[in-house]
Amino acid sequence: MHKQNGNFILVLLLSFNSALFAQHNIAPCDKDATKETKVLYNNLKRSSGKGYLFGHQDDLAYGVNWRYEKDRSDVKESCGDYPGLYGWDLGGIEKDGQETNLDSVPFDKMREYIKSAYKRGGVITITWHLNNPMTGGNAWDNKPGTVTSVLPNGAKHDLYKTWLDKVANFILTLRGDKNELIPILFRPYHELSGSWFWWGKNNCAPEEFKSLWQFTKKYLSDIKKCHNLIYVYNTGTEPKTKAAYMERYPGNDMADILSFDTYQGGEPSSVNNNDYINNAGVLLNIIDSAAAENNKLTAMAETGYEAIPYATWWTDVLQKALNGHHIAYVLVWRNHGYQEQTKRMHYYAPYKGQVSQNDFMKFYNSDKTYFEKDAAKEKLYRVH
Ligand code: BMA
Repeated sequence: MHKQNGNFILVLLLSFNSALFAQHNIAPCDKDATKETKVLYNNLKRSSGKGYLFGHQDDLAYGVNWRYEKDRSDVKESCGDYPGLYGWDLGGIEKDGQETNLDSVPFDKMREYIKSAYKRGGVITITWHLNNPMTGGNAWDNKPGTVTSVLPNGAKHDLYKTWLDKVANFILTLRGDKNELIPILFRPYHELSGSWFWWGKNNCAPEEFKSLWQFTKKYLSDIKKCHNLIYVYNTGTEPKTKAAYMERYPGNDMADILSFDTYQGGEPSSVNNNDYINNAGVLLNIIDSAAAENNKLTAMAETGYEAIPYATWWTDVLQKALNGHHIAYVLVWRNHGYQEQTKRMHYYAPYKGQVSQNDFMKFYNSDKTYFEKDAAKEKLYRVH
């Protein structure tokens, strides 16, 4: 009798558990993902049917005319709300004793920003512009052979593991009030179809790239127990077919979101906005189809038009490009302000008074965009 009761309870528990996740029938590739991570992934599947989170890189750290001022955000000052998604970069964390990332954001502050955004119901995504472990140069030091050197048996494999230890140490400090790990959309080895980073297309063979990814994912999940990561596979705009897009895909047990990065460039007087829309359209169609086949989600992981010189870029270009697709999120890059190195203004979200602010308000008010208040209403970390 006692045993039967136990069985009955077990069956009940099992059916409750499957009912929990059956609704949208999608599970992150990390089989041991935390409850919050599984729930977020399912909820992103649900929300992506209706609209997309709007994200901004380094949003809480600095803006065009300010640095490290509590609660400030150029996005908030432009539309009255924080972004629904926050992007951060761990580049530099691999170095011993390094306290700031490659764009001078202190890791201690980054952790606090991540915790505060999570508390308000926002979502977090992290990239890693890691240095070149073979040459000691930066991520753009694209010497072929670097990937080989970090794979098992490679000369830099042990060093690479110490770098992953540092990443894991940081990831494991990202916790909510109940000490639960904060789910992170983790996008390592991004823009893999270009060749400007050492892990890029011309610098390693497809199988080497896959091994790099597979080793990294397994080390972080199985050895370091970072069970709060949702893995984002990311190319540039180079692939023109699904086969080219998937050439370096590490497998369905290794990735959760299929994404690409695309930027608009050129002077506004000569630029044809349809080029951006058409090029993005090619990639959006590819990822829609690949995601449907592999039961994954999609995203436009980085985009923007530097210094947004076109006043209605948000609704005339970006929104038109995204129309009819079901991405989970779109993120625009960081608001650095004036960049000495390039002698240009370097920002991708408007700030108060910026020429595209009114149009950004329209974009904000659209049913399709989730900024933070909408993200909070969606209760992305709760079971529905
Ligand atoms: C680039 C620029 C650089 C920055 C890098 C990593 O696109 O914004 O200034 O260092 O991203 O964030």
